[in-house]
Order: sequence, then C-alpha cells, then structure tokens
Amino acid sequence: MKSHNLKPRYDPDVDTIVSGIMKGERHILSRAITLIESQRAEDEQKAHEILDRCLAKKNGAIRIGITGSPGAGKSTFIEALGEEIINQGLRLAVLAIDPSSKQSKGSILGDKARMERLAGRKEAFIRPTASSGCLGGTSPKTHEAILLCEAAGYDVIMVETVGVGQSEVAVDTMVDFILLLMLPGSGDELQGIKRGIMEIADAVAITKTDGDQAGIAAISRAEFEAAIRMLPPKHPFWQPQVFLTSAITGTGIREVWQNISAYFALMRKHNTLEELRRQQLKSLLYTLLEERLKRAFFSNAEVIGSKESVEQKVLSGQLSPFSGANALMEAFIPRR
Ligand SMILES: Nc1nc2c(ncn2[C@@H]2O[C@H](COP(=O)(O)OP(=O)(O)O)[C@@H](O)[C@H]2O)c(=O)[nH]1
Ligand SMILES: [Mg+2]
Repeated sequence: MKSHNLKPRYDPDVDTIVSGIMKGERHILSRAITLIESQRAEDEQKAHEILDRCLAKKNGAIRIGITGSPGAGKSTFIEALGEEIINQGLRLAVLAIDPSSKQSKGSILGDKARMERLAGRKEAFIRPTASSGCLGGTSPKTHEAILLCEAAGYDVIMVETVGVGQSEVAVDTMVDFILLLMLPGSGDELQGIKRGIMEIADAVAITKTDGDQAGIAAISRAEFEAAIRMLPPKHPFWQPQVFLTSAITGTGIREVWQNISAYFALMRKHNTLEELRRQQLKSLLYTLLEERLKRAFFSNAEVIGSKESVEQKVLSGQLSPFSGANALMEAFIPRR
C-alpha cells in the first residue's frame, strides 16, 4: 500500500513550536511565521499563543531596517553585510518584504536567490514575505515575526522594506536603526518625498559605487551630507553618516557595520535601547488595536447592512461624508 498519500500535513502543536523556536530550529520558526501570516482564525489563535509565550524570552537582539527604492540593491547589500555579521560570530535573521511578490511568487524566490550565499549559512535565517497589500510591506505581522526571531536567539534582525513613504514610518516603529540605501545620482530625490525617509534614517549608504559610478556617487554623498545637516537630530547623541558602498567589491560594507555597532554601543551606554523596546511594544499595541477595530467595524452586521445606502446618499449629495461616517458609527455603536 502506498502510505505517502495518507501522511497527514505536518502540523505541530503550540508546545512543539514554542520549544522548537527556543531551540533555534529554523523550519519551526518558519512554520510559526506562516501561522502569523495566515488569515485563518484557528491559525491566528495558535499564532497568538505562540507569541505570548515567546514574548517572555528577551535576548537583547538588535533590529535593523534596510530601506530604499526597488533596485537600490537592498537584498544584495544585505547578503554582503550579512556575511560580515556572521563572520563576527553572530546569528542573523532577515525578513525580506517584497511588495511585488503580491502578484508573483517568482520575485520571492528571486530575493532568496539574491541572498543565496547567506541562505546557505546555518547562522542565517532568511524569510521572504509577501507584503499582503500593506504599503511597503510592513505590518503588525512583520513586528510579530521580529519577536519570534528574537525568541529563536538571533542576535541581529534585519528587515528589508521598500521605501515608498509611509512604510518607513511603520518600520521605524519596530526597528532600532534605519539604513537608507540610495543609488548614485539620486540626490535630486531629496527635494521630493524622500525627505520624509531622510528624517528617520540613522545612516545612508550610496550603493553600487563600483565601475563608472564613483564620480557621481561622490557628488551624491555630498548632497546627502548637506541634507542631513539641515535635519533635526533623531537621537541627541547620533549624527547620521553617508557611506559609499558596493556589494560587489565589498567597499564600505565593514564601515557600515562598524557604524551600526557604534550606534548600539551608544544606545546601551545611554540606556536608550530598553526605552525604545517599550515604545515599540506600545506602538504594536495600538497598531493591533486599530486593526482589530477596523475588522470588527467592517464585519459588523449593522454596518454591512447600512453601508451601501449611506454610500449612495453621500454620492448623491443627500449626506455629507461627515454625516455618512457618523451614521455608520451609529450603526456600529448605537447611542443609548
Ligand atoms: N554594480 C553593482 N550592482 C549591484 C550592486 N548591488 C546590487 N546590484 C544589482 O542591482 C540589482 C538590484 O539589486 P537588489 O539587491 O535586488 O535590489 P533591491 O530591489 O533593492 O533588493 C541586481 O541586478 C543586482 O545584481 C552593487 O553593489 N554593484
Ligand atoms: Mg530586494
């Protein structure tokens, strides 16, 4: 008899998952992140239990956000920086969020392939994640995945996100250090929306400064340095620096890591990291609460029942959007 057809799907219970995570078993950690990302109610419940039990374990990991436009060289940079980190004897988890992966699974594989050398190291855990419609890909789920990676004992956690404005603000609430990657010649973007990103960057790396890009990269560096001087400091003790890097030749990679290390040494000296952790938890609390409220609102029978007619009245000018919103709130929580 062929027994492989009868083999049940591997579905470990909460105890097995929690102890597997604590032991640093990568496939179990991956399984737990899948539960976090699941939309199914029973998975959500399971993920919740796992998270609650993992939260108790704190390991003092450092969290680094790597952000920049698509094609800026983030994944390739993480591979180069990641090797440097692992060679220092540290364990590294990478949560790579790819907004394009919503449509095609191909690009998820693409990102993992880009970090192939890193993926082959036992000290590294690489988890490509679909952005599931969230701007830039960060969501409470990313924050939860970070918490699990910490419980699994990783010393450094990197989150790759695409810089599209609002998403950096979201990633800023869950990581301790933000490295902004910019292409040579992108200094003109400083005038526009990228300014918001500059405000939360703790360091800037101009990427791909190999080949014939060296001259233009030097100009960009001066432009970014000038822009940083104009900004109010994010931390009183920290002045962001601009680095020229190449993931291909290895230029600047070690310098960036030294800069990041110096930042965390200062954070510890000023006892700022603990305070930051508290702020991050508070932020997760309210993000989750907002998500729960929204879900409760839009799945409420009364709201569903009146939504269409309210919308029609707003469209035909019978109701202002303001009164329409009030009417829907009234449907959700009737005034007593
Ligand atoms: N010349 C050069 N090309 C690079 C460098 N880093 C990345 N690339 C290339 O730039 C493209 C985009 O890189 P990728 O890491 O996927 O960018 P991401 O979208 O920001 O993650 C790929 O074709 C890389 O091979 C670099 O340091 N120098
Ligand atoms: Mg990438």
